[in-house]
Amino acid sequence: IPGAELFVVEESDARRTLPARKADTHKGTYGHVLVVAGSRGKTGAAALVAKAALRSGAGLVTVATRSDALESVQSHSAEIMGIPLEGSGPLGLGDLDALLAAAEGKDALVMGPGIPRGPETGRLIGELLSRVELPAVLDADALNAVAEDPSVLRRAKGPVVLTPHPGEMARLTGRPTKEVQSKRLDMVGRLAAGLNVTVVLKGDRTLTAHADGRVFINTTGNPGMATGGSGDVLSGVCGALLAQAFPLPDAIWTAVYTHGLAGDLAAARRGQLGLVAGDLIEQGLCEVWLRWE
Ligand code: NPW
Ligand code: AMP
Ligand code: MG
Repeated sequence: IPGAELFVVEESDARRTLPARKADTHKGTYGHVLVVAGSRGKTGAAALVAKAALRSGAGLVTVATRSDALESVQSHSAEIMGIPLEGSGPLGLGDLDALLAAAEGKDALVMGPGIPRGPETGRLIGELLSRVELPAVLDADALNAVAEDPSVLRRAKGPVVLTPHPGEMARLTGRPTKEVQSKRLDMVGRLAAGLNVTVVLKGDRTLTAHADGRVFINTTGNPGMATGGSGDVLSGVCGALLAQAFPLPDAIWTAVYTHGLAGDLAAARRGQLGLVAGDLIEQGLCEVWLRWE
């Protein structure tokens, strides 16, 4: 792509993004993440996002989810706060007011993992982002929801980050997964520039493309991370770093590097076959933060 600039992310780069905490600070200093995720049968997705954000330094984390899923999400971790979204079925325009209220006083939004998706979900996301100024990470079913008309993202007031795996990238671009994988650099750069967003194309050598043409190539991670929920953990780390006001795109390529290193450190303890997404949080992330203190 003309004007594209490539960077290979190294550990010293990621570490530099995250200065030590100052003594005279409190939980309000470190931001409040709103997580819109989960549904009955997929409460784990919301819990993984929230726990990853909590283990990545966010001051507070609140999950907004359908009432029938909230208790189960919160049962995973005492630190998670919750807002019930009344009603049932897929998220749609009827949930807009509740989500606008939930977004008040928050510093970052993560939306998508395990949400109930229907015909209005994409428009809901477009409306929400056009009215709140928060930095927003869209993952999983939020990506599938906007795939029908990704141009809704152009109305967003705050910066938007998309974190597709190759299957989700295929839905977003209308191209086959095989083509996405054979032209990763080209596809990620074009989508970021075309929508004026930051795009993280996940997988071996995850690429983070910023709308200005910079693309950051990740060097951490391993195939042990090909396990359900790994991506949900990444969106939580991204949300936490954005809530802590680390600038874009640094917050995002740093989150990607950290998540991959967490996977490498956890795999060294568990083995690649033994690795599950929760290990990335409880073992991996904590080991990375300790190593960088
Ligand atoms: P194929 O088979 O290659 O053509 P989906 P999901 C492709 C939630 N979760 N390289 C691949 O296509 C998520 O957050 C909940 C190439 C594959 O068949 C979502 O909201 C959990 N292709 C929802 O569930 C834990 C790749 O995409 C297809 C690829 C569904 O998410 C699990 C699968 O993707 C999960 O996180 C790659 N690297 N990666 C919970 N505990 O509650 C994927 N593909 O259809 O988008 O389904 O990713 O499982
Ligand atoms: P998801 O498919 O949304 O659960 O995301 C999977 C996460 O695991 C992404 O962050 C991927 O980059 C990571 N991952 C999966 N497979 C690999 C691999 N073979 N090498 C490195 N990272 C991987
Ligand atoms: Mg995923």
